[in-house]
This record gives sequence, C-alpha cells and structure tokens, in this order.
Amino acid sequence: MTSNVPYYDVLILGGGFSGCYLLHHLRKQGYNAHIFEKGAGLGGTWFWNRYPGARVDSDIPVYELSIPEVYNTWTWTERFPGWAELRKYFKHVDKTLNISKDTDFNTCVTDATWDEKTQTWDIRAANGKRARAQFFLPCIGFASKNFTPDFKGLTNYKGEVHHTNEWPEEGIDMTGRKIALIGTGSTGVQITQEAGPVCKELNVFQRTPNLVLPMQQQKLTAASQSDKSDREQFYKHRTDTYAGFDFTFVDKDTLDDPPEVREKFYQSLFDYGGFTFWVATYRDIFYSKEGNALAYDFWRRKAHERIKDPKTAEILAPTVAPHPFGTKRPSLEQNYYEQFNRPNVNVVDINAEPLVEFTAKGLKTTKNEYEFDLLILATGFDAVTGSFKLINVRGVNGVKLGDKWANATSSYLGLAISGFPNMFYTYGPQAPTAFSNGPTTAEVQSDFAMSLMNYMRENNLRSVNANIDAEVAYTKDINDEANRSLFPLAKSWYMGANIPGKPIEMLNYIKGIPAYKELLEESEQNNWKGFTLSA
Ligand code: NA7
Repeated sequence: MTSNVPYYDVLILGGGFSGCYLLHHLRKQGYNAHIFEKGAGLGGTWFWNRYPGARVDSDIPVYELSIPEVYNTWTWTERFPGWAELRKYFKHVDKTLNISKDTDFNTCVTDATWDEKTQTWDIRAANGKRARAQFFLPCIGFASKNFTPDFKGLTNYKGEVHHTNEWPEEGIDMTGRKIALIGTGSTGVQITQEAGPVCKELNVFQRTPNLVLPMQQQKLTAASQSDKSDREQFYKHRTDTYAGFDFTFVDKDTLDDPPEVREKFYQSLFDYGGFTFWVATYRDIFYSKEGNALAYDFWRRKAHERIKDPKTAEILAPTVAPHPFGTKRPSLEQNYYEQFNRPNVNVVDINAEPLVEFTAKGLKTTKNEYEFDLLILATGFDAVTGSFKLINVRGVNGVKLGDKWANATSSYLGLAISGFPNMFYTYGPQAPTAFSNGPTTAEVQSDFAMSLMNYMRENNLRSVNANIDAEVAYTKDINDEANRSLFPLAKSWYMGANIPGKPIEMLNYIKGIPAYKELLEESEQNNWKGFTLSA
C-alpha cells in the first residue's frame, strides 16, 4: 500500500442521508470509515438545492433518519420542510453524530479504480485528495448531474441566468423582476409559487403539464412531536409500504368500487394530501389504462375548479392526459394554480408556440417575443444514472462503468454491479429510488450492504462481486415489469427519456419496497445468493 495515501475500510462518496447513516453505523461496528463530499456541508441534495421554494415532497416523520440520537433531539416546524430547515437538520445530524470528523468536504471525486492486486479501490478527487479503501460506497443520489438543454442562442442572452441546481448561495431577490422559467417539474412548480406573488412578470414555459397534487402543508408544534416512543416501530413500518411512507396502496382495483365510492375515496386522498393520490390509491393505477384514466379525470376536475381562465386551465390540465397519471413524477403544490390567476403570471405552451431562439434580451417563440431580466432553468437532471457519469469508475480489467452502461443499465439488486467488486451504491439505478423517499430506501440498502460486509469480516473474505447471471436476471425483471406497466407511455426521467440520446429503459425498481426487501432477504438467507465472495 502506498504509505502516504490514507487507507480506509470503507470510503463513502457523499454526505447526504445514506452517507451519514452509513458512516454512523459503520463506525459503531468498528470500521474505519470516511466520507468524501463534493459540497462544503452535509445534506447531499439539500446542500445543493437552495432555490426559492425548494421543499421535500415526503412528509415528517417519514423523511428523517431512524437514528435515535438524532430524532430524539430534533423537532420539525412543518409537515413538509423546506430546504433551509433540512440544512439545519443536517447541521443537527453533524452536531449529534460528528460526521464531519470523518469527512473531507469540497472533495469532488473524479476517479475510482478497482485494483485487483491489492483488492482495494483507489479513489482520487479533483482537489488532489486520494484514498484507498476495501469498500467503495457511492451514495451520490439520483439527481447530482443537472441538465441544461441545448437551447439555440442561449449564450446570446445577456440577462441573469441560473439553473436551479446551481442557485447562488446568497440567494436571489425575485421582487419586481421580469422572469422566464423553463420547466414545470417539481422544481418549476416550487419556483412558480415563490415568484408569482413578488415578481413583476413571470412567464412559465411548459412542455408537459405537471399533474400536481395538494400538499396539505401543516405547521408542526414541538408538543405534537414530543412522544417518540413508537418511532422504532414507525420506521420499520415504512419499509412495509410500497414507497416507504406510512401509507400504501389499497387492496382493490379502481373498478372494484362504484363511482360514488371512488369519488369519495379520491377526495379523501386529496384531503389527506402528499403522495397519497399517487401511491396510496387503487393498486392498479400504474397498470390499468381504464383505472388510470378515472384518476386523471378526477385530478383534472380538481385542477379546473381552481383556474379562472379556461384557456389557461386547458394548458395546465388538458382534456387529453399528457401521460397516464403518475407515470411521470407528480409534485406537490400549495397554491400553484392560483399563481396563474394573477395578472402577472402566464403559462406559455411551447407545443403550441415552440421555442425558436434566445436573444440578448429574451426569447423568441414561433408566435411571440418575450423579454425578461432573469432566466431560470428548471430543466432537471440526467437523473438516476447521470450521477455516476460524473465519475470515472473502473472495475475489473479496467472496464469503465460508463462503457458498461452505455447502451443499457444493469445491476444486481439495484446496489451492486458485476465486475465492480466491493462497491455498493445507494438510492441509484434499478432500486426503488424514484418510488420511495431517500431515507427509507437508503437505510434498507445500507443495512443490506453492512450485513454483507460484516459477514465478510467474520469469515475473512476480502472481496465480493455480483454474478453476471444474477445481474442479467434482475435487470430483465426490472424491464419486464416496466413493460407490463403504463410507465413506458410517459417521456419521463424514470425511463431516461428526458435526456436526448439517453437509452430508453426503466431506471427504477417499480414493484415497491416490500418486494425489494424480500429480494435482499432472499439473497442474505441463501448464502448471499447472486454474489461470489472470495478470500
Ligand atoms: P424534472 O422533473 O426533470 O423537470 C424538468 C422540466 O424541464 C420538465 O418540465 C421538462 O419538460 C422541462 N424541460 C426539459 N428539457 C426541456 C426543453 N428542451 N424544452 C423545454 N422544457 C424542457 O426536474 P426537476 O428539477 O423539476 O425535478 C427533478 C426531481 O428532483 C423531482 O422529480 C424530484 O424527485 C426531485 P418535460 O416534462 O420533459 O416535457
């Protein structure tokens, strides 16, 4: 081993939910574990996403770590906390667990190479830091590589322009500004709600309407969070639900209920809020065209009740569904539609008037010219697999992960990749990632990885590699299930369809967390089925 390169049992990449959870538990179990983190602070996605209105779409207390030292000493102020509160939470995590002690910040890893001779990973960062580790755990989230479309003439535009994922740390005052916002994903929806009330003018350029759901935000008191005696059970229960919440699909198909019962049920989900209308509704929502159309019909009626101008209503909630409900991520809203009732807020349907080019002062479409002084690109991410493309990962025989995945993604159990030994990733490709909240899936996957590492330590095993046949079978199952579902009917980041040229394939495990957990358990209980372990 090169003497001046630090050696760790485990090198974790990223200090978000997974990274903090893993570092804490690994240290407790006697591992010499360390984090390399690109940002200047902990929080992962919550370190980078600080645009106005950035807020989590999963509610409290689902959306937190199940570590007693942390949750017993923390109270939230809102059911769906915003980015500033999540940043404070991560400061609290650090204060409680001292994650920083074993973290190198501002350390953006560029290369990770498996060294067959020493059976270790050689990890290098842009700032010159380097480490060797027996295990390499990329915990880089599914939205690290942001995406700006190749808009014609974008560099001609002389005003201020920001991608939401690179928002200035000092913030931007949107008061009195003339703003153009491109993108109506979760980010675009959240910005619209903040910009509408304060800006001089906001034009929202929409390609696909977001089938938004009512958040039903609530303020939380400390008193309502004082009894935490059932938390252990609560966190366990998260993993018994489809998407890692405290609610899950009902055991019925849409047409099992008569119309009046269905209407009441849908309304109750809207009243409860959050993602219930998506993942605590009828179990056939992602599989039955007929059932899905009924959900869309209810959703559309609700949207139209709130939008005054019929033309605007038809753009935001069209007669013909842009895609089956929920096959593209719905986001949560608090007063999204009310923004479009303001005289200063306008939605531009870029299917009816396509973008032509940017000019020094604004943007030309086929029908109009828009002038603005702030351009906000809420155009999303090269999601799920994109995070890995930022790193040159090389496995056995120097094979590049980017080459292996060039035409199709493959993994075993959405956490290991054949030919990349001793590497486990969390909340990434082919896991329940897009259909679960971060803390839940990160903990399920981290627990599995730690069990496997413990087994290896107890049995003096040095390396573990996913078997290629297990990987092929797992990947086939992901794709077969997607093809049985309605997901391929939407152009979404779930399917890689938001990035020009990216292979179209299901990037997530869509059968839900309980089914996923069963696969992990099956492997563990059968002598780590699907893996080859070596001394
Ligand atoms: P999303 O959900 O990927 O949204 C990106 C938006 O940008 C979406 O409305 C896109 O329209 C739009 N877009 C992308 N490319 C273009 C072009 N070329 N022209 C016009 N509009 C475009 O990203 P977010 O940041 O909102 O959310 C990402 C995830 O982070 C979110 O789902 C949460 O899980 C957290 P499209 O819909 O593709 O027609």
